[in-house]
Amino acid sequence: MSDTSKKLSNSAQSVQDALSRKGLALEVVELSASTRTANEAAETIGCEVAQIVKSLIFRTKASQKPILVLASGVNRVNEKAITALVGEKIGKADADFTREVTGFVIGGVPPVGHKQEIDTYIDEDLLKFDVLWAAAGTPNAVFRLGSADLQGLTNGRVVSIK
Ligand code: 5CA
Repeated sequence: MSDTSKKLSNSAQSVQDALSRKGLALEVVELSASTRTANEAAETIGCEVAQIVKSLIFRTKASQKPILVLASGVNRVNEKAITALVGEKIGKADADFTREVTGFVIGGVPPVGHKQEIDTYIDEDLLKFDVLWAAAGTPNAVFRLGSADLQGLTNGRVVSIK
């Protein structure tokens, strides 16, 4: 990895600020290679795809509420499982809705620091790993975190998402 001494972009800095406000010593790094997808992030970082935290925004069909699912990079979200937890049908959010509720573009959506509070579900499979990596505001920015910190950081509910 490289470029860690460069000034962060505004989006990455806002995630860094959100992390710092949580009182954890977590450091956003902006890289020269892409971390836009879980596969690209794992390749760039040199970790397993399963250690990548995908931050996926869904939208409830009736009340149009955002839902954040933090999924392991190797897992596909079962929308029926999330619907059962939320109590309302959900669908995948489009790029505009994702941007509107999080303040970030797809490929850079972080697990914290959104424009509004979003009900959050955490894939239990992420807790199999000690170390995880998540997006930090841009398709080139990530941060490393302990899986033990994920729940406290996001106030999410640990569930099976498969
Ligand atoms: N930076 C990496 C993690 S370090 C990242 O953000 N991965 S991600 O999986 O959370 O974000 C990419 C996801 O965005 C894809 O898995 C896909 O679910 C979603 N996505 C991609 N394109 C679109 C689109 N046009 N509309 C809605 N969702 C999309």
